[in-house]
Amino acid sequence: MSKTALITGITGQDGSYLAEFLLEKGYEVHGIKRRASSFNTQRIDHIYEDPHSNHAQLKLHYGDLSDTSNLTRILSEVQPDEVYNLGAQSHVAVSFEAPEYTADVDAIGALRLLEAIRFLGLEKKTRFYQASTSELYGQVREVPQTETTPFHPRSPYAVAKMYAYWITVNYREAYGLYACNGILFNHESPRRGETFVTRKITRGLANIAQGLEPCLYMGNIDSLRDWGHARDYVRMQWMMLQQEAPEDFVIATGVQYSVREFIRWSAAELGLTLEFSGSGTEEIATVTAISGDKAPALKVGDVVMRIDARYFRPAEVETLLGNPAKAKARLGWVPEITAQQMCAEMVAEDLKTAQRHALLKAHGLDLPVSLEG
Ligand code: NDP
Ligand code: GDR
Repeated sequence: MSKTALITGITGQDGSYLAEFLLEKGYEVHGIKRRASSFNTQRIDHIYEDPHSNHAQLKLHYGDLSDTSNLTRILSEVQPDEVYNLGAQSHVAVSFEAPEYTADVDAIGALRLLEAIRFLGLEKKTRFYQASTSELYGQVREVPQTETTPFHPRSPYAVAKMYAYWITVNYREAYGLYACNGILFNHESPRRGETFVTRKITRGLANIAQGLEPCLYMGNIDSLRDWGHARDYVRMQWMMLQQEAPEDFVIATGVQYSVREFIRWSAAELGLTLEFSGSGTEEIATVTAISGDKAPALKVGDVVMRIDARYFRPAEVETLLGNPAKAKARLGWVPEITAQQMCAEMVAEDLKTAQRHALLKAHGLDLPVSLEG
């Protein structure tokens, strides 16, 4: 008998990789997608079969983490062996603009799922994974951060995720649920949302190289992050639910880089050497050398990055560095893709798209390129 999994956030970056991974393992996969005014399934279209076929192993349900009755009904219908709660308003900066919504979805959403499992009497059957985050550490108290490092969240997003973290622990302790937290550090991929910093950089620089955008406008480029690849990280989400007893794990690479370094790497993938000059909000990045033919729209001396104070956050998490020793020792998990390899993959994908747009533009078929940051 194949296992059944339910994924919230299946249309997001992690949800799409996890769905692929579980389908390959022979799971029947159910996902919750939100109703939107336009299609929002681009990341999973390639694995979605015709729902009229009897063999479809991927099934989608309309729903929302803010809707208790909807979640309870879906859980009751699906009776999943595993629930992966990946759905969230996941943008830290946006959480300062929409704190109450973020709390409802990211904090109470997790509670709604846990309560539904209990209400339906699925405690013995259903295992629960909560997408916890390195943002819990916020103002870091220890370097590197481990499963025992104290939390100090620095945004409405992180505070909401802190509730979700503890309610997951609480349902495990109070009701014996198989429920665990993956404390995941930043992970990226070509499917990363366009407004997170890595994708903003790879997509922005590829567009600039092809003459589709004038300049990249950035916030705090001194920020340090421990970046891994989403494909490596979803494997670990599944591994966590296959253990005999539920436990919480830090998932990270153990190496950190600055946003400025990520800009340098991305530029280098396009054959561009950059020089950073000025400081604070006056800092800029100028092209000092060009090799190859990936950036036909640029010449030496062009400014490709400026700072825009609008992207600074009311409270910043300056530095994050995880210690994945427990995951390695207990589960044999190690990340296989380095941050540099991931950056190269992201730039290559974004360059392909930018080149297609540039070609259309050259033939008078201009497609609008969103400049939203
Ligand atoms: P994404 O932002 O790419 O995906 C979020 C998903 O949640 C999307 O499918 C989105 O739907 C869905 N969603 C948003 N609001 C709701 C709602 N109200 N009801 C139901 N679904 C909703 O995030 P990632 O894939 O990057 O991250 C997955 C999870 O892991 C998130 O919970 C995130 O907070 C957490 N996390 C991520 C890390 C990372 O570095 N990527 C690190 C640590 C934790 P739609 O497509 O319609 O917007
Ligand atoms: P983060 O990711 O906040 O760590 O949350 P993000 O990529 O948004 O920011 C990383 C760092 O880069 C700095 N930064 C900018 N960020 C954005 N988005 N845009 C900019 O222009 C910019 N300039 C500098 C930020 O200030 C920050 O320091 C991500 C999300 O996936 C969360 O859901 C997840 O929980 C954490 O990672 C771990």
